[in-house]
Amino acid sequence: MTAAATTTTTTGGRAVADALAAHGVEVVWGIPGTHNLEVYAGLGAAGIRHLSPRHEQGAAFAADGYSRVTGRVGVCVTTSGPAVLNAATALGQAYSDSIPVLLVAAGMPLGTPGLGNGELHETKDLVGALEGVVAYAHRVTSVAEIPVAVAQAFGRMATGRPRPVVIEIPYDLIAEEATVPAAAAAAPPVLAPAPAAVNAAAAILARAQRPAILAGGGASAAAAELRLVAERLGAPVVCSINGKGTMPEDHPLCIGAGYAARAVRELVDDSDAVLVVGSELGAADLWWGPLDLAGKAVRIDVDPAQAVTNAAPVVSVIADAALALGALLDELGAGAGFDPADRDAPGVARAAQAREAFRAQVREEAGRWTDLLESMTAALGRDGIVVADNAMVGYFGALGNVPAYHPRSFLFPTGYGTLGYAVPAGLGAKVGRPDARVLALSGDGGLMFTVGELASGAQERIALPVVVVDNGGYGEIRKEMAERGDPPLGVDFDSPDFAALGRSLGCHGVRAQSRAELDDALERAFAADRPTVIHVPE
Ligand SMILES: Cc1ncc(C[n+]2csc(CCOP(=O)(O)OP(=O)(O)O)c2C)c(N)n1
Ligand SMILES: [Mg+2]
Repeated sequence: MTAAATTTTTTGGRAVADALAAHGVEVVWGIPGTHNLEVYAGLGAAGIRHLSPRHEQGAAFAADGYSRVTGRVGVCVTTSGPAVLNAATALGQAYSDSIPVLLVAAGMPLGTPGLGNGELHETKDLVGALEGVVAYAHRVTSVAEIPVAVAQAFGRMATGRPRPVVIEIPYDLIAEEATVPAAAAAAPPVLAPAPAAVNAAAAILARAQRPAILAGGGASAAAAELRLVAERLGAPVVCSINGKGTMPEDHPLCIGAGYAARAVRELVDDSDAVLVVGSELGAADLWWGPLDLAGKAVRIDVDPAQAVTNAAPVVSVIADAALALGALLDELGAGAGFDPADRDAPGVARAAQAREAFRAQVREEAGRWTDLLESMTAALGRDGIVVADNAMVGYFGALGNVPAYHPRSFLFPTGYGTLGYAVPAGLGAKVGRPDARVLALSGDGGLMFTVGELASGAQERIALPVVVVDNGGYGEIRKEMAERGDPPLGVDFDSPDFAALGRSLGCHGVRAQSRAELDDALERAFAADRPTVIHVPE
């Protein structure tokens, strides 16, 4: 028997590519530069697929979209300085929504790390700048450190609250040859719940007469356990924006997604115990102020800091959501069993009442997009994926009115609220789930932030309908100015011919307004061999 080699002699650039491959990375998004050429040589040699965005923000958004639909780490690769700062906004979005994205960047050389050397892309303190945005940013100081730095990054992103990481490799190390430990991936530890905490949580929930559940993005790997706990308790379930679909929206106990609706507040007020699973209960989700959960919140969260934020829990279970819900189910014991057809099953009538109020509100808010949202619902079917931008048609429209039946099927730049998310994240999502119908939904303002990524999608022949709802400017901000009684300033502009713009970038492009035109445009777009820009005047 021959022992596996424990060291190998290679360059920094190749060491990083080998370490990514050892962690199962199959695809990266990036833009090469003078400083990271040897990383590119390594990616090619390691057989890692490389996709070419047109801006580094697009690279990190694509990695984010890929990560959200697959549950895997999304990886992007940039050169130093401005390239990293271009990616930083998208990394901030990933941080805010707890998405594991790894950026591997080139940095200033070890040999001349100081200030004012006049190096190409020199930045005063790049790691310091990124340290304020991501989980951590680390600058390696030897080639031999690279495999462990990559392993640490994957360990960090797989354990606890997943958040983006940056590894900076000084560009002299990228080219330098050294003996390095062979890259290896270790199985990440999963945080198991403490039995005493589970017992305490189960006792409160078992006593509750009118329980409810709020499920965030942190529950998305625990859909089956979530449903079983809801059925066992007879608890209506509301999902957060990032949790949308974790409870299938045709389940008799599901209310829908989005905490901002009045019906959610009323449900919480009417409940005597609320189980909050993997949810921040953040202001960006609630919009109209915090929920009153005093004395009734039982929280399951992988992050102990998050478990006490925005609502003090009576009991918290700090653990992986699937393990915690599974343990809770064991502790609660078998109930009477849940029959989805039984309208008298516990919680079903309460849920029906809350759902009716919820749907009436979200339908009214989305009135002007009814044709579009119905057309999207029909075309997406049960397994489609919506990647929405921070546009009104996203949060007032698709969120409440296009049903989701699976977790990881509604992508939205929730906390950070970054415009320009939909197209690059949609492309990344389609790369992660080529089998699924993926649709990008944007406003006219947001589209222009990352419009260059349409060219990238066309080059890669990615079938992505890009629906652009055009209200001639920054509609949300125009509305907020009007609500203050201010005259509009900086919110109105002439739209380009979006269909022609799409065509000039190598996509298909059409204009669609009626239901029939929308249905036809979407069917063609899903069957196409490239993105299709569908310009929808409002
Ligand atoms: C990067 C970034 N800059 C500015 C904003 C502030 N902002 C929030 S909504 C909005 C208008 C978006 O316009 P559009 O994409 O056309 O969507 P609409 O509001 O018209 O539906 C702006 C400018 C933001 N969210 N993100
Ligand atoms: Mg607009």
